[in-house]
Amino acid sequence: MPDKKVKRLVTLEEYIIQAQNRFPGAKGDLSQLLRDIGLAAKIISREVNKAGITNILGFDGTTNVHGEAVKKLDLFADQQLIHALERSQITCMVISEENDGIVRLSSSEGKYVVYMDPLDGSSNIDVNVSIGSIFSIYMRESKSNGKPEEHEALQPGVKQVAAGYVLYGSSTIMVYTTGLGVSMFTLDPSIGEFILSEDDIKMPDKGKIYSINEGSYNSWDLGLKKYVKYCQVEDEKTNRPYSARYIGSMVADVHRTLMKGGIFMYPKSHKYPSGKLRLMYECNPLSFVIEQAGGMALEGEGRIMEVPPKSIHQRTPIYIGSRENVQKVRSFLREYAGREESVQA
Ligand code: AFP
Repeated sequence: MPDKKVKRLVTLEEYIIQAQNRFPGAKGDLSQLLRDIGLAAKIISREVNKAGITNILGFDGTTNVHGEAVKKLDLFADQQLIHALERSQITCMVISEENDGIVRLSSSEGKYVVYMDPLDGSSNIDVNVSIGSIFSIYMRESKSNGKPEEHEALQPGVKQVAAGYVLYGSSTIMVYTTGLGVSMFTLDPSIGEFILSEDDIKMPDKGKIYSINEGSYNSWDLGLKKYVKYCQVEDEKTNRPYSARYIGSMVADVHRTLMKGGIFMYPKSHKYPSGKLRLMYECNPLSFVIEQAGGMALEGEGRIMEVPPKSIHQRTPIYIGSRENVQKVRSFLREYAGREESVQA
């Protein structure tokens, strides 16, 4: 007889299989895909943790499709995830921050399309700050099973069948949703397994943390300037001033927002007129997770996940987090839309 006092650990594998068994007709392909990502994540986590020792840190000398310097670990993570997805032959194409065009995998009949940012926040690697891998999974829409084409990958975020991230921080965690709530797993390095640490995560409806790169203040819209000032005003009744926190890895900033509540914002600016963050492999997957946890994600006025994608590397502004905080920033953006700050004499 098992000892009832001993807490039973549920591994990621076990959890995925149990979830799949709730759908008798399921063939297990999505489960396999999630397990593949989990395996690649363990390998990336190991490499991230020993990065300093093996001299894998630092630039590899090339730039990615956005002209940003590529670090060696970005390439490593990209390759590991692509290998893992290739292995199970159920994904026909991968779109990654590190590759200009689509990457066709050998199974052109594979029914899934996977977007990923293999190592988000990689400019933080050298200073030992949390980074992460983000993924977003779609079904291939086209009936044809010929060579997959880029236009088939241009689906809005509401069509995601699963999405999530792996955060390499003080511990390595994997958070994902298949549209039935959000689950979180923590990697136990002693047994090499992701263990369920929280199921059906619900985030606070409001929070007292705001997160934005305030260095770009001068190029924000007036409504956003007013909202950030609102966050800083002292008001006991509404728990203000809020605290400012900004890591500079979206995946880590959004994870904190999921767990503690508040808001993360990356608006358009003079430097990034369409916003900096990528719709398909940063904003959509994190929006899916946040919405599933009861939060909200907007591109300003509308829902991020309803933005019709025009290109695979498209950028978008984003306001994501607790429902009340996101609604508040939207009310400021609406109130001051099209207005300029008056210059004081
Ligand atoms: P890197 O992957 O180049 O470090 O960029 C990270 C990122 O795409 C996102 O994770 C951050 O939230 C954002 O950029 C930070 O951008 P700023 O440095 O402009 O604040």
